[in-house]
Amino acid sequence: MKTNLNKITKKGKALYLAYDQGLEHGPSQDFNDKNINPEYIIEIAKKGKFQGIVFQKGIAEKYYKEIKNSKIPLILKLNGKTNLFKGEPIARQLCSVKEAVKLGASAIGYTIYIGSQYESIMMNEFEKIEEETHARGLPVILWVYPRGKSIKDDTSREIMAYSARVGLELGADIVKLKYGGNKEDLHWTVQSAGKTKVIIAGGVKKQEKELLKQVREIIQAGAIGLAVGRNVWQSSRPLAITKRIQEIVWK
Ligand code: FBP
Repeated sequence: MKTNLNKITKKGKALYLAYDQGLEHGPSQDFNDKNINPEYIIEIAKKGKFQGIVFQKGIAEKYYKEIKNSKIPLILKLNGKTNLFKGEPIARQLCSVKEAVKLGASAIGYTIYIGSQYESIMMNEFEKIEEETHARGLPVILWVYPRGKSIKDDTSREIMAYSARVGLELGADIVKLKYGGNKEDLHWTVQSAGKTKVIIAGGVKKQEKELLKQVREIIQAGAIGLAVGRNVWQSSRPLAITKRIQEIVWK
């Protein structure tokens, strides 16, 4: 059965605004006086006409009205973790699919740290989430991040392609990966994902020129777009940089 991605894509491409860094990194690492406020982020998503906005359950609940009024599709992240514990990574489920649907989610997000000692727990948890989400006709986006002491280089050709393939094998509609900066490697990665679509994470804030060069390579390699956070909402001109990214994605 094919999941309909129309609600969270435009002409087969997508640009999502990611804002789960408050949980993943803590506010002091990434936020300032402006972008600490989720309403500021919702405004960017709305004015920038993103294909989706990524939140954890708490923000989706507390800013329910603002998100609904923005009409930007909500992608609800069902698991997450802080960065305080430094051992082998694991992010457990923090919100049910049922609750996500109640909060208006148009898609579900989940992270698996492949290579971690605990990958099987996350894979198993994801299986149940994937089954329930698809039964409700919603798409699943899987963040596949290779992490833990078994992983030497998380953006090598082999590891990126492996991450993409994990997305396909586990039934994700879209797999979200980190880009290592080599277009050929990403092309192989996209091939490895088969019918699962590939999107790329923005990463730490870069110079505009460098970011746009990467966006160009990402699209040329066959990814359908990006889920960007810090490179947009840490920018002093978030809508201008959004427009530049969109011009490349929908060229
Ligand atoms: P950015 O564009 O800000 O990198 O956001 C993408 C993202 O995947 C977020 O969804 C997530 O919070 C963060 O990156 C994970 O960061 P880390 O690599 O430190 O785990």
